[in-house]
Amino acid sequence: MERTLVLLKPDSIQRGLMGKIITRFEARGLKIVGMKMLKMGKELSKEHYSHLLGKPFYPDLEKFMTHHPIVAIVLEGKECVQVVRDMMGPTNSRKALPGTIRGDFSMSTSRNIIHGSDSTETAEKEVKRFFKPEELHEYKFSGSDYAYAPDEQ
Ligand code: DAT
Ligand code: MG
Repeated sequence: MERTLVLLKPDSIQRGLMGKIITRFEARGLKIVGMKMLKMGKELSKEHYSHLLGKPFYPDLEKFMTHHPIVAIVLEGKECVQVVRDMMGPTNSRKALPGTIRGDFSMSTSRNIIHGSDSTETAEKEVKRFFKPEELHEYKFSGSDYAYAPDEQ
């Protein structure tokens, strides 16, 4: 089953939105296989946002992401990388449709509440970047029995 990495960014924690966001993933039928609060170091930020090093907004992004705690979550489900990206909405929250997480909770590009892996290849790397194997849990999730038809599982 596919896995993806979600980060609840500092703004979602400071604004008291963690529960609301996690509830959406649970309600969608996604399985949570890892979850923890942590503070991102500068090295981890540089690795995670390597595609943005050199952009004029990178210093602000690094400061924002490393000065406050974040929550890292690994979700599991069929095609969950794309499902979660669709649930998030686009990077610029003002372009995000109502019903998406960014479209319901954010007005900003840089303070946009949530990170989600952008491809299955990225997801594999990002899950390993944030979680040790022993922090990921294999367990029977009864929700999956109802979220999918037997031939979809
Ligand atoms: P996404 O988070 O939608 O995958 P991304 O990987 O391109 O987007 O960028 C990572 C984060 O960097 C993004 O969530 C917020 C910040 N960012 C991206 N483009 C930005 C911009 N033009 N101005 C300010 N911050 C930006
Ligand atoms: Mg991205």
